[in-house]
Amino acid sequence: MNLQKKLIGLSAAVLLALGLAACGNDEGDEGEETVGDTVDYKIIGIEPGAGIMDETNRVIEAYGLDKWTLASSSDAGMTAALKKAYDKEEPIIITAWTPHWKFAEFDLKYLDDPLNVNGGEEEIRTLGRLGLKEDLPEAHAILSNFYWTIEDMGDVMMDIHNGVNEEDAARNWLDKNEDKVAEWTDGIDKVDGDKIKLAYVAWDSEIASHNVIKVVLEDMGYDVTLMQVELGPLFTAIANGSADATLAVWLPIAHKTYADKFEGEYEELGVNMEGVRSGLAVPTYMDIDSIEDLQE
Ligand code: PBE
Repeated sequence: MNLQKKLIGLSAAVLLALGLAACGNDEGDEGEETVGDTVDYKIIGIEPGAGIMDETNRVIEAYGLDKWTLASSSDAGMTAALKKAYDKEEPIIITAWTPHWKFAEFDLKYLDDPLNVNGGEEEIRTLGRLGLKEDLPEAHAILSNFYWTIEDMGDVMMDIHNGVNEEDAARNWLDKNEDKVAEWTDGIDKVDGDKIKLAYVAWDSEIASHNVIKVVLEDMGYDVTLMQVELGPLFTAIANGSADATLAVWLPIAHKTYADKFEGEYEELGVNMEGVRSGLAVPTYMDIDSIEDLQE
């Protein structure tokens, strides 16, 4: 083969390669992969009864995300999926809320919600069953006083996430925050083994709060049972008195449907945390910023 022929052959190969690369680009421009394509049009949710699931279905509706589905899972399942994607820098869209350790562990951002379907900040409130004040006045007072911050809860959550046993994490935090405990319990008499049952949902935020109040009430002489249920049964339990109280109610947005449905069948004992929120979130390495970016 002479040199000229070889060169022609080579340039043909180069041209072909360039052509293919260009073709690839063309294809990209025309049928460009959407965010939806990269995540199979799936939002990773938690358990079906949760408020954020309701909210996300309303988001899907309001933004016309017809191709999208909300996959149910659990807090633990959602965070496991998040970790798996995150470690490989793969795209993922999750239902999220603050406070939650995932924001400390991973670089995440909430997607803007220009239609304000998720609403803004809300509160976590404490509810008691009717008659709690008469039956367990000291606990009623302590539960009504219970108030802490997103940072406080974050400390306990992070410990638990890092493998500390739930009650030990609560105890560690309480030992470092005796002033707060004093505010909740000052002037309240100790009891002698009275039984009290608290209902909560297995969200990391609520696992933290209920373990903290469990230890506080135990130190005040109560025999405390934590009862883990889903959100619907939680409201039912407070309404029918099979649970005495809960610290797990997010209002005025996330749990509005239940709060309205059971109105008059519980007593509001107060706000135990302010400035909480929920919405859709993605890792910061994804280049979308708004729920509207899911519309393509
Ligand atoms: N969450 C987020 C609750 C309230 C907001 C899991 C803590 C829920 O979705 O019901």
